[in-house]
Amino acid sequence: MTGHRIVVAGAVLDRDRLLLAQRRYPPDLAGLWELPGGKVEAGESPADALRRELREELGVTIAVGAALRESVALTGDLTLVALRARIECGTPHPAEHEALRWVDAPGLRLMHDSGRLVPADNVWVPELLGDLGG
Ligand code: DCP
Repeated sequence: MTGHRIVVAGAVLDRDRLLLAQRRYPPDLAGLWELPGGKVEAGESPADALRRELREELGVTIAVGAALRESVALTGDLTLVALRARIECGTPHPAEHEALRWVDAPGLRLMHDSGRLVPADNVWVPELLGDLGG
């Protein structure tokens, strides 16, 4: 398993809304929207990593909840997982993303159907629509 890394993404939920973040890089993902997150570092749990990444990328403190069911095998020995999260402190601002957007169920469906999500994140849409009451 040498070289195998976990990437953790946050499904940040606030009542009937989900936070999406627009990527700046790499070129094939730039402009597309994702659940924000990043790579788990040595010695971190996925929840630790998500707390660190969302503090760095969005400036918020989060409480981490249950994982989404699906994980995704990315290229380059990366496995992508998602954890639900709620903001405990702060208002999210995009330190590293192009923009942030809160979407409700119809908004998420539209982002999915129009191909504006990063490819890997599409797998979570049905479960997230359930969370959003859609
Ligand atoms: N990724 C994804 N969907 C997400 C989050 C990430 O498909 N919701 C993918 C995009 C990248 C990989 O996971 O291929 C790593 O994500 P990041 O670039 O966001 O992670 P880091 O910022 O930790 O990586 P680095 O510092 O190496 O850029």
